[in-house]
Amino acid sequence: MAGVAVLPGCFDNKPSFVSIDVTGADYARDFKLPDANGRERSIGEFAGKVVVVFFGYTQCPDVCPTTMNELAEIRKLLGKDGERLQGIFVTVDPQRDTPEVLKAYLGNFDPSFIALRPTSPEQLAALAKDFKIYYKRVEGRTETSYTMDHSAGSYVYDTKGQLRLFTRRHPAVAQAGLLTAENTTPAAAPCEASAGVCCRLVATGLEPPVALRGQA
Ligand SMILES: [Cu+2]
Repeated sequence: MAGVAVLPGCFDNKPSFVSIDVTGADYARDFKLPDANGRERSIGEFAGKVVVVFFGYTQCPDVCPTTMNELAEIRKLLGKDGERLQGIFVTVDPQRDTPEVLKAYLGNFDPSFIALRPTSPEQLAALAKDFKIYYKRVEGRTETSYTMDHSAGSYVYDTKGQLRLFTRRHPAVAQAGLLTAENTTPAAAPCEASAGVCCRLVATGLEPPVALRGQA
């Protein structure tokens, strides 16, 4: 199944993903979860968009804010194409991450991002199993100061709602940019803005991303 692509140099003509190609995997295919407004969402409704699904919690000190920040950044860098990028944050800490908390949190990064919140420990457990996501509560000094260990990866779905990539931490998001830029000419990619991101965005103008060609 999966092959791990290598990061190309900035002037390398061959774009590739710094991700695991999970096309055709029999897990993480879909979800049915309420958003912060209580509306049930699933992958099918995002047709035409590249969807990045990240699992985390709002009190996370590092990985979560870094990832959300970068995803927001990518969306900006993509300009008009950014509208085709949908960020989704699934909380693994529904106890503290109430709908209000989630709304405020994502609003800080990009108001277009959607938060999903499992409504019971059972729903969270089932979801984690289906998405092969790890999470574990680590007790703190007080009842509410616990932290959550969790997988730091994102699933990326193509514009037809098919699962395509699993990416870890920061490259995660750049990959989404690459998918979104499919069939566009990012000639004016804002290279000066962010080195790593820029490489991949620029690369997409040269030929279709590797993982989008389909593998026999
Ligand atoms: Cu986190």
